[in-house]
Amino acid sequence: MTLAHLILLLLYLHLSSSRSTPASGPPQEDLVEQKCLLQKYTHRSCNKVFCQPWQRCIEGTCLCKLPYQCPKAGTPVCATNGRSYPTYCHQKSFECLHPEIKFLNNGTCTTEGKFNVSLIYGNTDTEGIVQVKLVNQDEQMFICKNSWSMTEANVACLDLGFPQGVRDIQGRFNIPLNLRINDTECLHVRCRGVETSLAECTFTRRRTKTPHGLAGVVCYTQHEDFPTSQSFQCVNGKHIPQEKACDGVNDCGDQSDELCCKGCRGTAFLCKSGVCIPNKYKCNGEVDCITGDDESGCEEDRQRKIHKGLARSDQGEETEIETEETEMLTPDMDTERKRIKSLLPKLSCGVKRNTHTRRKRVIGGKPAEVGDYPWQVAIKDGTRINCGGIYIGGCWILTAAHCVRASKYRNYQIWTALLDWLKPNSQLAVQGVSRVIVHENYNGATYQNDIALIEMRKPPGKKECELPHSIPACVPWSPYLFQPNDRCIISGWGREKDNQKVYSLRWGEVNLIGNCSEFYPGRYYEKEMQCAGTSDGSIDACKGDSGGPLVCKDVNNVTYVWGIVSWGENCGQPEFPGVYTRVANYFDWISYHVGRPLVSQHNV
Ligand code: 4AZ
Repeated sequence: MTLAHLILLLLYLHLSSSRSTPASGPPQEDLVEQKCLLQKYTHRSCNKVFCQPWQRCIEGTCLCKLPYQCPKAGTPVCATNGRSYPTYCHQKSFECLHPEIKFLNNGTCTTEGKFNVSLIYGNTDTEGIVQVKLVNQDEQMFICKNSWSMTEANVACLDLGFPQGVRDIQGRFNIPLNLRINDTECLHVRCRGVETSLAECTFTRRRTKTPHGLAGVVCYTQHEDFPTSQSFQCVNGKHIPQEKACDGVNDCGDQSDELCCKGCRGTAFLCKSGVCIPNKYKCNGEVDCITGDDESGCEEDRQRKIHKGLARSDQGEETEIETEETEMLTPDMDTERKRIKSLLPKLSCGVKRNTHTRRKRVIGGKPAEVGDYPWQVAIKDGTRINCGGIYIGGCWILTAAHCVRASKYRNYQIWTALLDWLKPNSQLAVQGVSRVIVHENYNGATYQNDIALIEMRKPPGKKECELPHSIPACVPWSPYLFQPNDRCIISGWGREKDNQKVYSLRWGEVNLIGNCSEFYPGRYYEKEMQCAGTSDGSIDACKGDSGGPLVCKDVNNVTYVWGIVSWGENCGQPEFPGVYTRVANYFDWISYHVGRPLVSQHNV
């Protein structure tokens, strides 16, 4: 055998052995999006998750609301400082600012009654069998093993003062042999995973004949940590086995193992935003994915389950058959949290009124009809219409910076509900402009930050702008709401491919395009720009479309302004897709100028 043969053989052996290591499916680290991990997302990153109703999203992080910002309706709750708060939201908001003050129970405070969690029969004080004393009960009680998961264990460890949560829910504990715990007497507990104290979880007792075994926990401490090349590093510093990332279970305690996923293990559900959630959260009546996909198509889902005879319990998971009655021992704060969520102010945007009749079809963009694009506006500069704009609510129009100059605001007119500027339709309205705000870092040479806001003049004596035929498009608050290959719509009065003038509003469907640096090396800035087009280039924005909308619809048919027509090399050439300002990157800039309530649909 020659040396070359030997090298080939060794290479072959190496390849075949490394190929055979994973038991099945793709290599495990393939499920994790490495670039996303650099962002250090956690359960408080509002680009990836919804904030709690007592939090709001400021520059990508869920921060504490002030108690007065909570909805007023609700019943009082008592906290561990012995004080009553008007609602659960008020208490959680107060706790958010003073973490040592935790939830105790529902109702006003009385002097007696404390909630207590402790660990016993462990080898160290970081582990043991979980013992609880409920507020209205005198004796210490144990928790049944079959109701105990990483979710509940994380809450218990957090409650016990281990900020990184649980290490394991299996352990060797020294339950004395002479201690014969009647484990049919144990408690069942259910947490949502957002609680900071076990007192917020729901405790029930089910009188069954079967013994359950008792729940135990090993809480996580850094000094017992053994990171290996196989471990996943959580944002909170904890190390977990690689195969526990993207399985829908919050093993990290800060959820950082579930927020950067290309796929999910087992039965976990992958949100379009790249987040893995437990399968039981799909179609449970509460939106968990910021993209809403966990609660879409649920009717069919339910039908299918019924059809297959797999009807499950209300929680959407398989539970043991409850032969005996279930006794509620503590209030259901999870339902209360959902109720508070439903009371938060709601924004109305991105939903059209149903006014649909027929539709004409034309190649390479189609003519629009009245009411099709109620957020589309035209910007008239003196005598010409050179740019489009997008109505985002109040008196505000979003457009491209290269379309306007702040000093020239008197020259502009906003034409709303316009279809054809040769044959004005009856719905057309014309608004004056009171102010133009151009992004302070707009670069006319590179087209970076090609975004501007136009404030329309209010009618004399009015506090609001009145636009009866316009509907705002929603402003995307997260860069994860839409992804490459999603289908979106562009519209405008721009030129046709042969540079022919266009007088009527036209629209076309395009796909979002990833890796656009391939088309525009050195000129494309991923964070600030978004490419879109079709594989043959037949649909594209062109001269005159600038400042106008690239809109995308979410799973619930809510329309977002994902891009602003910005630039591109020529028009209609597949090797040079259209480039749009990535609006999600400017959410904070927009909300700073127009006011948070106008554009915050969630996480207010
Ligand atoms: C322009 O000149 C322009 N094909 C707008 C969009 C595109 C090209 C040029 C994209 O306003």
